[in-house]
Amino acid sequence: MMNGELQAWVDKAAKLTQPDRIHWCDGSQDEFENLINVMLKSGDLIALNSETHPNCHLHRSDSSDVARTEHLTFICTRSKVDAGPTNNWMDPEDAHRNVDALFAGSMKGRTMYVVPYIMGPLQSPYASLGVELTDSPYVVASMRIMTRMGQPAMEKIAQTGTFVKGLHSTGDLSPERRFIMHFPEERMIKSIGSGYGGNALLGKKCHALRLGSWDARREGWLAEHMLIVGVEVPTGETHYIAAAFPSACGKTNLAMLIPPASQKGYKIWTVGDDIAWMHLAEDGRLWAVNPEAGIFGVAPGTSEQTNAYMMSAVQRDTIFTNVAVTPDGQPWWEGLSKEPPPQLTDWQGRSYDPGNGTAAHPNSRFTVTNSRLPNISPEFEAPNGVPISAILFGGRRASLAPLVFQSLNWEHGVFVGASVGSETTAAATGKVGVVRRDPMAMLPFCGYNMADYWSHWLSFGAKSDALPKIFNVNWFRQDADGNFMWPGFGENLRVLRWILDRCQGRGAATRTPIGYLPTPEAIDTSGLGLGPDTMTELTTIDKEAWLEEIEDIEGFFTKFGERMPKALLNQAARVKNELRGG
Ligand code: OXD
Ligand code: MN
Repeated sequence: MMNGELQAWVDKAAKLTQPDRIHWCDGSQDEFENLINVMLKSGDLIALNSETHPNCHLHRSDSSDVARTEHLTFICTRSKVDAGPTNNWMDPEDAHRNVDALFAGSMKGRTMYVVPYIMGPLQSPYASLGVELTDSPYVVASMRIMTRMGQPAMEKIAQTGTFVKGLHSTGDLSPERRFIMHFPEERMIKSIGSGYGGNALLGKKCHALRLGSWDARREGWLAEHMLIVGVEVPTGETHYIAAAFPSACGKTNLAMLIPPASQKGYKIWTVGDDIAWMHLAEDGRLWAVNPEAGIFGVAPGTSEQTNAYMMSAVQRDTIFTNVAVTPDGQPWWEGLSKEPPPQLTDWQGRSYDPGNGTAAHPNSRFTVTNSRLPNISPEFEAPNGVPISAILFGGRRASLAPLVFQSLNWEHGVFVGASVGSETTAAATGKVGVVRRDPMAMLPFCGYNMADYWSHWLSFGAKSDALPKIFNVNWFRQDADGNFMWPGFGENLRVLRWILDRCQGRGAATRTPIGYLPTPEAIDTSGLGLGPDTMTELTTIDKEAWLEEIEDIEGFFTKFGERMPKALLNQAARVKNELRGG
């Protein structure tokens, strides 16, 4: 049975883009292998060492197409105010006209692949269907890893009729002719001029977050830029945590944390590393599913020491993008080993010369199915997901933000999320290391006016008494000499333990204007060898600096004008007042 709407749309897109061939993807292993062979022949992929890395391939992208391009990403709603002040906006008619001009004939000489996919577990009532039309075999192969792609999706689309339409072409890869356009009112995406994951794998940021957040508001749920982990405690229960950090701030590492030997009886189960869809269930709790089926992770910094589960996963069946390669065909990136191995080839295919910059691109990536993780959660495919006990917000802050604090209540928790600031990273083009406000780590991904998004978050407060507790964490505090004050990685489990204690009404804390801070002894630091004042410093606040921070947040809030929820302005005023001793 064919979905008539799908057929009509494919015909229309083919008329516009004029591909030589149309290939309807079934998602089979044969099809995947054929695609890999096509790319090996065309040079789009390079086979890696089949002994050390069976079935692994390297893709080198165009050197100007290595990250998300936020300035070329648009939300095209009929009314500009619905996109809000933090999104680029274009009138939908103008947007269609502008991109269609670029799509005209863009697939000449190429194959158009019709890629049906499901976001969410196969049997989940929360799953969402999509079809991406693309002329990039790299995108098709990546979508097969990142989503449930192929025949089952096609069958569901034929049955239900509704699906997100995504049209993608690499065009000529020129940033001058690149746009990532979202039409939430039409449930449509048009992306041209980039093959980079966040711009081109339309199921991920475009569908699951930008259109997902739009759908979530209308339907009463939350689509968030969050990892999901289960923390198994020594008594055997597993508690689930969702955490939102900006891109390249360690979501993947936290999702795969390996407890150090000192933390006996704990185990971390990964449900997701980037996106959570959360629904309020009858028990009053928020239940989260991971809409993705794979990981598109940042390679630099990943090693046996920082993320051994990830290292195990990427040992086979993985597509690497823009990493360096050793003479015997093994992938390499900064942080994998202390010293670069001899005779490396860099991410652009040149003999590695430090004078040209890093060997691997700072935003080089691996793409691998979640099922390759040794600690994949047994609940990964659970149709209703997992119940969330705690939500963590956080960012990269060298100063100011303490190691951890708990919000005073839901409304204050929404304020904490809305006030996240973080130093920028290589995941998006632009300057790295400057603090920008990135509410709920959703600044680049919220598909509508963020003020309305916060109102939506606030609306949950009245709906349930069993919502997750909200916390803020900062693994990135530095001392005066620029050294990290907290060891991070596996040791972060010690902070998660305090968080779970707090969720159960335990865990020592002091109430401050910004929230509940752990007492310096509340977090187990035995064996860490921290200096005598480190924990005190990590768990106290500098009132003057916080006053400045709140003023900066208020300045950010004024951008939203009338739509700004009063509750958040009141929270800012309360915190300031209390900081001043009122
Ligand atoms: C990602 C990102 O790739 O946030 O997940 O940029
Ligand atoms: Mn992300």
